Amino acid sequence: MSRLFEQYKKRNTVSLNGFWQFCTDEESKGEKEKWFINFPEKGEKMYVPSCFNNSFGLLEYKGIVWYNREITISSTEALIEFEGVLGACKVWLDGELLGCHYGGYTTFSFYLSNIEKGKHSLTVLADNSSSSETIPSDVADWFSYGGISRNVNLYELNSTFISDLKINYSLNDNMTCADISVKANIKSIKDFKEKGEAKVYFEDEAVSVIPYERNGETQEITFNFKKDIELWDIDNPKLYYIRIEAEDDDITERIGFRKIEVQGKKILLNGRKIFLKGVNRHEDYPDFGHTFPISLMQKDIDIIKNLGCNTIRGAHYPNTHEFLDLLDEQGILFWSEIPMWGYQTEEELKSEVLQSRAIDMHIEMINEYYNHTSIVIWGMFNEIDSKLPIAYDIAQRIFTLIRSMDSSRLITFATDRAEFDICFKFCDFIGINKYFGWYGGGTDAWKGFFETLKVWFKEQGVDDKPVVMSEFGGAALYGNHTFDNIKWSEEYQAQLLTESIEAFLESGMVTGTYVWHFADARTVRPSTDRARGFNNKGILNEYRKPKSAYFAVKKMYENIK
Ligand code: ADA
Repeated sequence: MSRLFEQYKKRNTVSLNGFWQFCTDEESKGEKEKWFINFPEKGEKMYVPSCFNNSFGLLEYKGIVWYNREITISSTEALIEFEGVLGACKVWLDGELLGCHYGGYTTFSFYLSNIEKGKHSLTVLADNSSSSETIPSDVADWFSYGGISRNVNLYELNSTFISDLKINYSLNDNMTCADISVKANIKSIKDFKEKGEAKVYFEDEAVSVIPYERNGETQEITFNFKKDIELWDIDNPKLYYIRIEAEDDDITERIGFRKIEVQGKKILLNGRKIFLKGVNRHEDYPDFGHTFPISLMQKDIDIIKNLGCNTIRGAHYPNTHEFLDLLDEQGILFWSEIPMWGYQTEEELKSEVLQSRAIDMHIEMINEYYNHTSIVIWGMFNEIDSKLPIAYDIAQRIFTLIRSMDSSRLITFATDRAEFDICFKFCDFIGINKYFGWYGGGTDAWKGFFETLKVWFKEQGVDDKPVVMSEFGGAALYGNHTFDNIKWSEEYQAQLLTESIEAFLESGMVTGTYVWHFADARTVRPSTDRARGFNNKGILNEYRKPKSAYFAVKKMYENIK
C-alpha cells in the first residue's frame, strides 16, 4: 500500500506505476481474441495510476480497456497489489488468469507462489460500464471515470509473508491508558520445521515475541499489551507506530487512540460533545479525475481547515490512503462510505448481485481502512429508497455486518426521505440529505420540516438519536454575481447556505452539518440542472477558487462551538 510513512522496512517493494501499454476494446472482443496472450500492438501508452478519461479523445469512453506491461520479479513468492481499478477488472500473468475483482475504490491483490524469477507479462482488463446492478449505478451523480486509477505494487517475498495487521484497543476511564490488541496473519513460505518468532514493536520498543509454526500455512497471531498514551484529537492528532517483524518480512501501521460515541442525542469525541462541521468532498479534479497529486490533496485539506471544518464526508466512496494518512496526521474526522448511491426501486434493491456487491465492498472497505484513526463513521449507503421494506432488510443486513466487524465507530446512512424513512433503527445517528432553497421549497421550509421529523422520529422510536445534516446546498456558477438574489448566482448560494445553517441551529435538533459540497465536480447526469456537465453546488469551483458561499459558511462555522 502506498502510505505517507514507511510501511515496510524489510520487505522489498517495487512500484509498478509508470507507462503501461493501453488499448480500448469498444467491441468487447479482447477476451475472445485472447489479448491477454497477444496484446494488440497499437503503440498506445497510458500512465498508471490515472483515469484514462483525462487523455485526448477518451473523456466519455465507457466500457472495456486493456493494460499490459512487462514486470520483473526477483523472488519466487510475490504479491501483486492493485490499490484501485475502476469498475470491474480481470488480471492475467503470462496469459494465465490470476483472478477478478469488482469495485473501483478498494485494494485487491494476488499471491504468486513458486513463480519463476525474471520477466513476466501482466495484463489487466478494466471495465467502467454501469447498469442498475453496478455500484455505482448508471445514474450516479458523479463522473464515471475508468482505468487503473490508484497505485500498483509488487512485493517480493522470501521466507515469510505478514498481512492483515489490525489494531484494536480499549481505553481506561480517564483515557490515559490503552489496552491494545494487535492481530496479523503470518504465512511461513518455506517449511523450516521449527517455530518462527514474530516481534511486535510499539514505537521503537519491542513489546513482545510471538512464536508461530513454520508449516507453510497462514496463521493468525494476536498479542495484547497496555500502554500509557496521549489521545488523538482534533487539536492534537497524536499517532503511534506499531510494527510486526518476522524473519525477513515486516509491516508498520499507525494508530491514534480516540473514542467516538453517541450519548443520547449527542456525538462525543473523547468524551466531549462535538458539533460536526463538515463538507462533502468528491475525490475529483478536472485535470486528474479521481487520481490527484498529494500536494493537491493537502491543498484541499488546507482550504477545508480554513473553512473551520473538523470533518469531511468522503462522498461517495472510499478515498485514497494518502488522503486518509493526511487526515490522520491533521486531526480531521472522516465519514467513509461505499458508492451505493440512489437505488430507487424494489426491483433494483432486491437484486442479489447488487446486495452481495454491497456486502463485499463493505467487508473490503472496513478491513482495508480499519487502522485509519480519522475514520469515525461508516456510511452504509446514500439515498436508496429507504421507505421500502426491502431497504429495511438491506439496512439491517449491512448494519449487522459492520457492527460485527467494527464496534469502535459510528454507523449511519444518508437519506433523502427522512419524513418516511423506516430504516433508522439501523444507525447510530440519523443522516439527512435535504435541499430546501434549491429543490422542493425555500429555506423557510426548514422549520416545518423539523416539526414533521419530530413526529415521525417519535413514531419510529428513534427520537433519541442524534441528527446530522449529511447534505444541503444549492448551485452557483463561479463568478456569476447579481444584484438580484436569483438562483445560480454566488449571492443566492451564500444566502441559502447561511439560512439553512441558521435553521439547523435554531431547530435544536441538529448536531452536525456537511455542506453539499466542497468543490464543483464533474458529473454525467443528463440534466439541465448540471450546467457545464458539473454538479455546481461546490462552495469552490472545480479549480478550488472560492465562491461567496465559502466565506458565508466560514462565518457560520466560526461561530459554532
Ligand atoms: C444527492 C446526492 C448527491 C448529489 C446531490 C445533488 O443528495 O447524494 O450526490 O447528487 O443530491 O446535487 O442533487
